[in-house]
Amino acid sequence: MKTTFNLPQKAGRNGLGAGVWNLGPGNDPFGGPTREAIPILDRLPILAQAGMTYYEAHDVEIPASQVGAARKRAEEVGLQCGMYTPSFFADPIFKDGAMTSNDLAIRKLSLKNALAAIDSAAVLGASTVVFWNGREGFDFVLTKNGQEAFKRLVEGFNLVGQYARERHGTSIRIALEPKPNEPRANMYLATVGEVLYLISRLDPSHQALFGVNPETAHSRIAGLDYLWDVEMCLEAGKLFHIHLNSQDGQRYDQDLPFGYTEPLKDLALLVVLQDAGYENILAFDIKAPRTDEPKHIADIIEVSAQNLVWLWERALAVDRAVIHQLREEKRNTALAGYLGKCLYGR
Ligand code: 3MF
Ligand code: MG
Repeated sequence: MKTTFNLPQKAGRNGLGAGVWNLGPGNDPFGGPTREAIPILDRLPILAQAGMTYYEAHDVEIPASQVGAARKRAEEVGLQCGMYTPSFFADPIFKDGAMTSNDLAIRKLSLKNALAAIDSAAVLGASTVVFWNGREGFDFVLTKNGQEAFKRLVEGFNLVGQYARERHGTSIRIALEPKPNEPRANMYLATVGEVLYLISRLDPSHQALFGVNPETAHSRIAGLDYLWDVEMCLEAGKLFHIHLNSQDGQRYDQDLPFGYTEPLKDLALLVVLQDAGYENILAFDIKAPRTDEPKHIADIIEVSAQNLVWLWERALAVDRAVIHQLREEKRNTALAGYLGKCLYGR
């Protein structure tokens, strides 16, 4: 029997989400698939069975022509679309970027795809459209003019914002997802700070529609602290969505189960989200490992969700007065120790 994971006492939406791409066939840059690819719509019941409330998808996974069928299938299995996103990275046409491509025709195509994704999101009932920086960036210096590229991002997102507002009011919000590298050697919008700066440069009448989707692994790949990235978004009122996972050190993107590598920091993250009254969706961006058998493909979803719920409960039990007191007493190490005590349930 299916149990849906929920976060007790969470403000706003308290179910969890995951991407349909999380249940891939197990390919990596050095080897092909180890499992047969599951048709995208057949991944919806698997996500539901694994206890998810929301699913997320790219336009290449659920194209406009499939949106009606996806909506129906999701309803049948009790899932809602939490987030929809245009892929500016899978199609070879975007090999040197989309909005920042030097080729005007490709920039126009990316805008067209972006607007179509906004409309598809509305039909699917998703309130958030994410733009991951994907292939926006460069492998070789001087192949793009950085200042021009930044202006193209400003212009592109201004047009996306204008369209979203005219067509859908404030029902669709846009969250930009930073990543410092991979697939490009250097990516524009590498960090949360860069995304917030970009938003500050948008037409003021569109700015309210734009926020951030920080991802745990992306901050860690950049060598940055994820919690501070999230706190910066909260301070700016721009924490629109969250991608949770784990990352084993500062290297290639691993999309490991949430709660696996740095549970103490994850606990601290949840304390901050609880205290901020974060209302939006917590979603996983994880990758079923190529070593997992087809019948266990959803293990990574369930392990992440279980870790999250356990850590969330531990975070609820953290005595904020103790944190406050240890801060007052300037006992930073003791504060770390107190978090350990809470984590280990002692
Ligand atoms: C890559 C990512 C992406 C984005 C996705 C949503 C494929 O590191 O994190 O996942 O999350 O494209 O926009
Ligand atoms: Mg992500």
